[in-house]
Amino acid sequence: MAKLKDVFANKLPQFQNEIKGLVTKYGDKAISEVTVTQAYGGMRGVKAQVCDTSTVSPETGLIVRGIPLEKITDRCPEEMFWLLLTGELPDADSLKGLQADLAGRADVPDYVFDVLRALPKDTHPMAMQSIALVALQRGSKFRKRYDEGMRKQEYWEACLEDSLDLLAKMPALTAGVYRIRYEDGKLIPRDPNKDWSANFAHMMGVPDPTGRLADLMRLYLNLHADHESGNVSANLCHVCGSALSDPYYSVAAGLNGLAGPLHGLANQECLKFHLALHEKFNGVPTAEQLKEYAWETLNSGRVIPGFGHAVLRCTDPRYTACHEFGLKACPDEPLFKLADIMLQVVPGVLKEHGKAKNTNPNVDALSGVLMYAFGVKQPPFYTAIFGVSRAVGMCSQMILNRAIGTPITRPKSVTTEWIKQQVGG
Ligand code: CMX
Repeated sequence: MAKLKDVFANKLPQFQNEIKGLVTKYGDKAISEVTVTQAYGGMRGVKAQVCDTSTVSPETGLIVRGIPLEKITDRCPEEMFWLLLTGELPDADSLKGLQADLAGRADVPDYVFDVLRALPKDTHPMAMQSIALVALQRGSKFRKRYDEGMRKQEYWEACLEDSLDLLAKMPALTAGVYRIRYEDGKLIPRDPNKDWSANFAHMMGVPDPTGRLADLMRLYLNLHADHESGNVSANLCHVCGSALSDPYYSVAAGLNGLAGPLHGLANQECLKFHLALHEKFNGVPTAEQLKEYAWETLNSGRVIPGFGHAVLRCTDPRYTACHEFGLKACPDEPLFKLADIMLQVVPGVLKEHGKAKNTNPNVDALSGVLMYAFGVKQPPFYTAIFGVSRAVGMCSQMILNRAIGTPITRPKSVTTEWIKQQVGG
């Protein structure tokens, strides 16, 4: 049985040497240029940072360590973590070893739940998740070893230790958010016979007689783990970690970005959109009714959630994976049917509207629909589920960055005056 830490340590010289060689030989070679539009436009398309865990191809979607996502949708998030970090999938025994390691670290101290219980009842689940994570920061091994004078070459080991602790605790921590925010506040203990994803579903306490919620959770947590490093959550985590803030602070920074309605919160917005439609038309609307509703939405200056993407120019393969799951698991659910009508109508409306560069659906168009179908009926909680998953990618990227010695992020900003001079305006 291989251990994740050993496999990573063995690969590390190869990762480090490759990068060192490239920088030594081609350090001065330009790989991107920045236009005025890009400088004012969220740096869209500027190639200015490296992420080796995954890449998002505009034409085909997410590719994880060279493997297109659609080839690994049946894997579990623990395998995804291993793949992101090392570039290879674990064998069955090694996976079991990692799962046992995580299980041994999974308990969340009681004081964290006391903190959550002290918050006003209307606190958003994303705020609760972030607060809980920061409350755990006092246990950071990275921070402790840094204060003791840890050598730079050891940063990644301490970062891996914190990451394993943090990821192990994320399901109990986030299920605690659910129990305190939406249920009676009584926590449900872990089941030692369940994996990371099934335990999360189990500790939330949503009835799951068919086991389908656990399956959906495994798929969801696998699909959302990583999406290269330029997206808001991964980028925030990356920048925060580059200051050597430990994984608790850094992942919390990423979660705070995930809470934005144009990023992770879109799944909440999307489900709300579906529910509002369903209520307005007293069931699934016709294509014609939906078209009218979509135009009303656009004309009132709002976006249609679940469609478009900053990078993708194709249907998000995460959407496709959710669609396949839904077809098998809940084809007759009204909201699933509604999502299918959205797919028929919205791309055409967005095309006619003429603004969105990508009129195809993204993962958020369906992920909430499926959660709703399997009993998770609180849209504001969906982004917290996304957060459990995205922590996997953020931690992998952070460990790699500490291992290859990525320095503190500090791009140069310029003033509008400088730009005017530069363009001769
Ligand atoms: N509905 C209405 N308008 C949309 C739109 C949509 N679904 N998608 C894009 N547009 C608009 C943009 O708001 C922008 O308008 P302005 O020029 O007035 O600002 C214009 O089309 C061009 O946008 P773009 O370059 O195609 O897309 P951006 O990179 O600016 O934005 C995103 C990407 C995801 C924020 C945008 O498509 C959107 O708001 N979609 C709906 C929200 C959503 O589904 N978010 C989930 C993203 C999934 C993820 O983060 O992984």
